[in-house]
Amino acid sequence: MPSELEKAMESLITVFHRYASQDNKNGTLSRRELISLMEHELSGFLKSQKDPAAVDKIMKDLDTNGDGQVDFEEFVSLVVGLSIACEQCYKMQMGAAAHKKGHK
Ligand SMILES: [Ca+2]
Ligand SMILES: [Ca+2]
Repeated sequence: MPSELEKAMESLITVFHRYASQDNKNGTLSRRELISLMEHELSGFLKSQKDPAAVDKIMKDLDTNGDGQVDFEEFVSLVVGLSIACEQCYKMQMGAAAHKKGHK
């Protein structure tokens, strides 16, 4: 049985390839594929990313080698960045909850 973390890593790979194989370049995400992935898989985290300028910025930030495509390594940096942001929210929520409890 794979562990929770192993399953998460497997999902990351599966999701990346599901979207990356929508055009003839199977190993990388084009801008369109990235948008599709964000719309379907990150809609909870990236609510405000309907704005094309924001998408361009994300794409540019991710595409560190400048080939106009997002490869797996570049995609992982998006996931890591979001996870860090998310963990900070999580800590704040936990902190707020603890705070509330303490004052009851
Ligand atoms: Ca592709
Ligand atoms: Ca690239």
